[in-house]
Amino acid sequence: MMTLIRKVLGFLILTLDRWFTPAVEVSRSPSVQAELDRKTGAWTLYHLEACPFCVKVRREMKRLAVTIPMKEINADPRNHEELMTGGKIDQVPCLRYCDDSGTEHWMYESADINAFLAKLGV
Ligand SMILES: N[C@@H](CCC(=O)N[C@@H](CS)C(=O)NCC(=O)O)C(=O)O
Repeated sequence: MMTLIRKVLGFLILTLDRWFTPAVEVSRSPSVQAELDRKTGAWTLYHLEACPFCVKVRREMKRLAVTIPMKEINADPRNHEELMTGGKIDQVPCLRYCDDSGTEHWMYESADINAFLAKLGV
């Protein structure tokens, strides 16, 4: 029963997300955008397709024109293993990123991830 409810909710979330997909609200010069893409292209967002918190982060990425490679943790057990090995907590969304000194971080909590994304290359 719970599985059915989860599936219906997931379908609704994804449908609403598709219908009300956010517009890109940030415009950068091609060189600044390319530099940002280069940086975030080395990061990973661990997510679940129909998780509302993951949808929230993916929508913010779209709005801010931030592209981050994504790994769906249910799509491949290796993705889930990576999350558990690196982040240590079985929760999505989780952003793996490297700071300017090359140190790797595993950031949880959709609100924290969105606040972090909002500060990137404005
Ligand atoms: N407060 C967290 C909640 C995230 C959350 O509850 N994610 C769920 C998926 S929708 C999760 O990973 N639950 C743990 C699990 O399924 O093992 C956020 O805003 O990111």
